[in-house]
Amino acid sequence: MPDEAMKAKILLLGDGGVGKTSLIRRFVVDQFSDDYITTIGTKVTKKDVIVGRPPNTVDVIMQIWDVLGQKGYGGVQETAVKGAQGVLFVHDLTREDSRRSMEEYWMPMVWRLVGRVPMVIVGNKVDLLEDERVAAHEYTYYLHEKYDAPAVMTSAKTGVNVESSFRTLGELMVEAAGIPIERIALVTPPQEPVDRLIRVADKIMTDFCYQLGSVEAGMPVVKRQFERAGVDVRAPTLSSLQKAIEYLGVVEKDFKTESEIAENWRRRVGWLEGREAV
Ligand code: G3D
Ligand code: MG
Repeated sequence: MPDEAMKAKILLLGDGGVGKTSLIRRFVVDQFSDDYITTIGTKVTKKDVIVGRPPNTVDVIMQIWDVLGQKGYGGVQETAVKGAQGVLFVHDLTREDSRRSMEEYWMPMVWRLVGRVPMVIVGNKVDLLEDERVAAHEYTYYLHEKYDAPAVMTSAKTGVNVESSFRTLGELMVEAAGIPIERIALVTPPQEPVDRLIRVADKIMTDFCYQLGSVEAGMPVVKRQFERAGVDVRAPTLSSLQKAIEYLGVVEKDFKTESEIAENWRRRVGWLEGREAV
């Protein structure tokens, strides 16, 4: 168990097509997909990273914001930037314009809105480089010196340096937060008493989304399966939630192992039957 935990809002910023969504997917679910899905607005994914060495470790609960990179969405982008505690500035190593834009558009935007928060400069798609690899490496080093920030070459496709980029950012944020002096309480404040089965339903929904990697991806599935199971979210019954748990387990066959599914099922039934606190 880590000694400390901190929540951190981190952002991936850079032009459209540089690989932000792919980097997040690689980091969070360790997958790469070739189909280009344009990010609509913003998308938030959660992932815990343990940084530091025992016995001084910190659990950094990253809220990773994928922000659409298309120009003209300044409103969405600026809203997303507010409150950012760390940024991965991403450019495509095969597209000089994306590097310029990172330096001339994205970096100034962040500095204007939230100041000089911890940052890592990411040159993505290193797998596509051949002869230019050495020059790209030198340029990456130059960016590191220029901005006094870690600069790395990554590939969401092969996975190289992806995890370490996020981890490095996590370490910088922990340092910036002044931990261990600063402790961030993770306990939720006392709440109004809520019907136990509502709390269970809520717990199952968030658990499923968490397991899937995101609320945006998970919620539509939850909604469909809860409807099929006949769960009335205002007054869920034991039997309808039982069904919902079964249905969600079936859906998970597409992306979880047998043992993970069994483990999820046990945990959720435990909440439902009151054997585990919700
Ligand atoms: P974005 O979220 O920054 O807009 P995406 O970028 O993650 O959607 O990626 C844009 C395109 O670049 C996608 O390809 C994606 O597969 C590809 N890509 C992302 N990272 C890498 C990488 O490291 N190496 C290679 N070779 N390709 C990458 P398409 O072809 O679908 O446009
Ligand atoms: Mg995207």
